[in-house]
Formats: sequence, structure tokens, C-alpha cells
Amino acid sequence: MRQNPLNSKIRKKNSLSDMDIKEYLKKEKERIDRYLEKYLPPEEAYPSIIHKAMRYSVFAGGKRLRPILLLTAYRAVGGENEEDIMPFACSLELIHTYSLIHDDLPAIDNDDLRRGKPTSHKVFGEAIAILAGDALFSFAFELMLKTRVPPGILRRAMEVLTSAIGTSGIIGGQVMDVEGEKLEPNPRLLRYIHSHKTGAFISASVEIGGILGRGKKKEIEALRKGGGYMGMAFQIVDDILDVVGDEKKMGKKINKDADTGKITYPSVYGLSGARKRAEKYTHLAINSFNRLGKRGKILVDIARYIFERDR
Ligand code: GRG
Repeated sequence: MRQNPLNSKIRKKNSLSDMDIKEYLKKEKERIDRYLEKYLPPEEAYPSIIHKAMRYSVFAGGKRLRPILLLTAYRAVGGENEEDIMPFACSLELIHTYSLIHDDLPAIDNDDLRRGKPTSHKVFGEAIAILAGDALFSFAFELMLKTRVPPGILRRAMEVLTSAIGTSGIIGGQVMDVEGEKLEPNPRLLRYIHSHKTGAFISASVEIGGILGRGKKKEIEALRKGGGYMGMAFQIVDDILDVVGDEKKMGKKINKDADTGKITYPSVYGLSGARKRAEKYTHLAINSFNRLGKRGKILVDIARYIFERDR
């Protein structure tokens, strides 16, 4: 059997077993998939091609990590009406899928494979792939507005989301990811790219769960911080898996970063330096989530899973 490439030293005290956290994530993913199935327009709806393309990418696979984090954080602050916040949770997955479709386009990363299947532009052509991304993005907001929480709470949650996906979040990070290929790699730029391109959205997913669940100010702050650290660890592990991961498990081509001259943790710090940093961010995330007491336990387990994952 292939060794876990990260060879974790993260200690497990009072935590769910590996099997249990995997089972938790699997069950949550299945539940989110059922809601996505219900919310997305049917393939036959006119004009059918765009609805086919939207559904193709959403149901090509994916861990559903961002909605799972939102739901887990919601419960961690005592939220009880999950049905009411499912539209928000699922809208995160639609925005994430949109970002993947556009990221894979020839003008950006030019990838042929995603989630183990040919990318949207390979199947539908570039024009429809661009439009499918756009359609998922606008549908995400239509869906989010169906969240059943008081308007002030929804507004706070949407403020966090919109700042995490704009030029001070994902787009800023993605712009520097593209521009960075022409620049001399340096630690500051690398941290900016990872914390904005990936960390901001993961942090927002956790923070929004806390806001929708009406967590206390201190709890929401712990979630925001923990989510940011977890997001950094997530992207560093993604970089590591691009070097040592299994293409089949990842569902995409590996060694792509080195081929394109992308700035990554392994390219700047080497594999063992990258591992050390992923481990450091995982510890920081765990410390933040531990501030929620027992209720933060599953977030702690997810942080550990993210560090140890192989896909
Ligand atoms: C979202 C407003 C907005 C714009 C998009 C193209 C673009 C601008 C951003 C690209 C962002 C990007 C693709 C970052 C990489 C994040 C990442 C590590 C993705 C992989 O996430 P997983 O592993 O994927 O959760 P699955 O397939 O499991 O869902």
C-alpha cells in the first residue's frame, strides 16, 4: 500500500478515529449532493446545454469540503436548523465549482482533467464552459438568498463571502498566481497567493457557519482564524500532492505546478520544508478550534484529515 506522503506526526488525543472522520465526511458529502441535486435546474430546462454543463461539473465529483465546513461550524456554535441554511452551504459548492471551471480554462491553467473527468471546456467547448461558470456563480446568489435566517444575519454572512471571493480574496490570490509565474519566487508572495487564492474561501466557509448559527463574537473569531490556518494547510498539502500524490486519487494531472513554473511551497521550501509548514498551520488551526471546547472537536478532526489527506 502507498505510504501517506505526509507521514503525519500530528498527535491524536480524544479524536475521532480515521475511519470515523472519513465516514462523517462521506455522509455529509452524500447529504450535500442530495440538496445540490434538488436545487440545481434540471438538464432539460431550456437552454438545455447550459444546465447540462453546470450539472456536469458539479456532479463530476469533489469532496464538498466548503459546505461541510459551513455545516460543521454551524453546529459547533449550537445551530440547530440545518435545513434553513442548506441553500447557503450549497451555494459555496457552486461558487467553488465555478472557480474550478474557470481555473482549468486554456487562458488560465489549461487543464484537461478535473475530478477524474475531462474538464468542462474539453466536453462543451470554451464558450459554454465560461458561461457554465458564470451561470453557477449567479445561481449561487439566487440560491443563497433562500437561506432562512433573519436579514441582518444573512447580510453579515454575505459580506464575509463577497470579500473572500473578490480582489481582496480569491481573485487577488489568483491574479498573483498567474502573475507570479513571471516573478522571482519569494516567501511573502507565496503566502499572499495561498492565503488569498485558497485560505480566504475556506476561512469564510467556517466563519459563515458561525455567523448563521448565531455564535458568540469570540467563537466566530476562533472559527475565522482556525479556518484561515486550515486553508493555508489545505493549499500547502495540495502543492505537496501535486509532487508526490497519486494522479488517479487526485483526479487531475500531477507535476503540473513544476511544469508551469508556479510558485509553490515545495518549490520555495522543498518537500520537507513544505510539510513542516503544513503541520505548523494545522497545529494553529487545531488550537483555534479547540477554543470552542468539545463542540469544536469535529473541526479539529477535519483539520487533521486535511493535513493527512491523499486526494
Ligand atoms: C470565485 C469569484 C471567483 C473567481 C474565480 C479562477 C479563479 C477566480 C480562481 C481559482 C481558484 C482556485 C481554483 C484555487 C485552488 C483551490 C483548490 C486547492 C481547489 C481544489 O479544491 P478541492 O480539493 O477540490 O476542495 P474538490 O474537487 O474536492 O472540490
